[in-house]
Amino acid sequence: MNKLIGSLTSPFVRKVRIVAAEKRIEYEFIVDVPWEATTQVPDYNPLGKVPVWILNDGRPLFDSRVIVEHLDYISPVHPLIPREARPRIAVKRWEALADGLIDAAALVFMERKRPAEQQSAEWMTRQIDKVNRSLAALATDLGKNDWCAENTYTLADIAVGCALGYLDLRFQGEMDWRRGHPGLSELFDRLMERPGFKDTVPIV
Ligand SMILES: N[C@@H](CCC(=O)N[C@@H](CS)C(=O)NCC(=O)O)C(=O)O
Repeated sequence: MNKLIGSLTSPFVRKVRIVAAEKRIEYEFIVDVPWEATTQVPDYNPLGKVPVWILNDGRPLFDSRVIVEHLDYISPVHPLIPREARPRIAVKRWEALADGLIDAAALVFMERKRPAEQQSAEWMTRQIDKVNRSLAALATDLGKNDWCAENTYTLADIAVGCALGYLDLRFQGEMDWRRGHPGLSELFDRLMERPGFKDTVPIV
């Protein structure tokens, strides 16, 4: 059986779990936190990052964008990435922005874990600016639409939902993205009605 290696808090792992749920693809979930000394992740991904998807023949796939592309391709159930070039690129662009938002937010979270005297306020401000600009761009692009791309639920919505969920996980009460972006707030509420999202709420 396919295996997914990942943690219960990673938004990138969550993206893969939601896509697999939507596509009705079964897998064994192996919980592994890449920051722990006992992690096996570098044996499968030289970058030492999760998610890693292990194919039936043992070959590992990474990163999340490659994995979700693979999952969407192998199961005809509920297509999440359009096949045609233009809408496909549009969906991948949404994903790139959502993933980039997570990268910037994660850098802030990591920086705050360092001893206070080693933290760089300038570096953190730079990353927070990226998060805020990305939120504004996502909100503008969403406008009054129900879904991010193609007027239907796609990988774009899943990626954005995982990014917003990550902000709630790590910056609750601090980054109030809902107040400034009601459209994103409504999108997130709509996404949280789906089993794939409900079943993957991050566990700390
Ligand atoms: N671009 C990668 C990012 C994956 C990533 O940053 N994963 C984090 C967890 S959220 C990780 O494993 N970090 C461990 C490390 O950087 O050593 C993807 O989409 O899979």
